[in-house]
Amino acid sequence: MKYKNPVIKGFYPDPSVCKVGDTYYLVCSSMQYFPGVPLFESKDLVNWKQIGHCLTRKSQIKLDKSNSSGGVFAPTIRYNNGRFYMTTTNATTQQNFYVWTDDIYGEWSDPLFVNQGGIDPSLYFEDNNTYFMSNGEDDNGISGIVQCEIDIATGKKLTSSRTIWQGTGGRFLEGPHMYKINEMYYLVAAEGGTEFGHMITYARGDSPYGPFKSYPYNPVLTNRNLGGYEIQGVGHGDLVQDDKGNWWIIHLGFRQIGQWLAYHHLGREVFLTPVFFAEDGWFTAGYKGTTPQYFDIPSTFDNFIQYEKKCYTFENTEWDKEWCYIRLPNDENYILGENVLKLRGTKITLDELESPTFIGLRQKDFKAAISCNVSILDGEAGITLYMDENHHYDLALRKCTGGYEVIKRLNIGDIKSVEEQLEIKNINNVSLIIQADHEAYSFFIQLEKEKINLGTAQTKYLSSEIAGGFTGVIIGLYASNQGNYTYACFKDFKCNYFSF
Ligand code: 6LW
Repeated sequence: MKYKNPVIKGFYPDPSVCKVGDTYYLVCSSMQYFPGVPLFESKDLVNWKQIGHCLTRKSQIKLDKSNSSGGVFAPTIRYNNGRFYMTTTNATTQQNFYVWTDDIYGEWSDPLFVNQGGIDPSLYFEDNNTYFMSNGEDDNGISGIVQCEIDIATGKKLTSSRTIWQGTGGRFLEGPHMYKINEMYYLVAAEGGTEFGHMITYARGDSPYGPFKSYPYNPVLTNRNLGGYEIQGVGHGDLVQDDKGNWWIIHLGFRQIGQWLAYHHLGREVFLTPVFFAEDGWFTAGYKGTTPQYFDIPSTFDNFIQYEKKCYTFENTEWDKEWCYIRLPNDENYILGENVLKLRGTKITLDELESPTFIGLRQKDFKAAISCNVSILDGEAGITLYMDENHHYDLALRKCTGGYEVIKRLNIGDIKSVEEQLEIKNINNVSLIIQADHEAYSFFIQLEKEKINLGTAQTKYLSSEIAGGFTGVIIGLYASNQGNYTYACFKDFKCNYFSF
């Protein structure tokens, strides 16, 4: 089969995958955004459809005090005895927990907490035992991949936490997953940090407790030596086997812009790379240990078409699937209609570590045309390209003394400015338009008779390299209001991507 990476575009980091029957299920991190832990399904590992989230109730996840890039870190999804489990860390409260469901399309349980520290928890089931792995420090203060056994019904630890592998010496050993393949136990992890030095390493042993022997040619997968290549940062992955017995690794990576002083602003995305087992039981991955954009290999999934949704509107998306809020929203401020969105702004602006009135979609590709018709009575409402509270570009309508104005605001760290301020007379039919390209966003307003150009802003200031953090740009519709709490009205939202 021939397919193109990434297989899920936009900020969907730290993927984990499991297979039940003929269907693959995938989860990823969501940090400060709510609902938490996006959940996807696929029949071919390439075409993924979001079917919901694991953390949909505010009682399941405390995010109100979460810093940006805090909150929900790398999850793991597993299936055992008819039940799905998803385990993750709330990095802000520093708690590891899991939730479960017997219906993948339904609600998940309340959290069960596990008293083992570190991040990136994972589960491995065998017979009646449940092994719980994370990366951190064990009960003796030794750091590495830490393991204990738990009672899966309660989350209670049944053994002490013990370090079972310390990796190959790369910094930030993380994202451990255990598998039993041909009577051997494999421990796959990430090292190098989730930036340009990222990599996947592994070890194997005769028992789930170790000792584990490192693969002699680690890292088994990394793009760290492909200077200037668009796909970078590959790491943090989870193995899965298809029906023909082929192995794959679903992992994260990002697409960089620029060759020398490269950066990325779309966040970490989901990649698929084939894995090949040799007779001695060690495996290799990808093309000479790297992940290129295309793979063309014989597999279970020949004769399929890689489908990509190119246009996102209110009508063809579901509010509770692709859309997300910043932290825990006050539902009263949102009226989610079929083809109209109403947002009631509050005093909380996008610059704060709280929950501004905001609902957004991940930016999935470099080139896009985003537009929306917006009307207000007072306050401010518009579109934001949001990386975090200190890095966002806003195009909005605002009430001012004597009338209304359109503003383009660029927030870059300590520099916060309204670059353009244009008074308008008739606010009955105003569309805000943003054209996204690799290196710049261009801003326009469409009034009844004219389209006005409000200039550009560089994508790089919203990148992880400038803004920091583990997220990517989200295209948000937002409102804020210092006085009367009226609703702003959004219609005809469109985000069209130009790729392939
Ligand atoms: C996550 C860690 C990582 O917990 O990034 O790429 C962290 N790897 O495993 C945050 O997403």
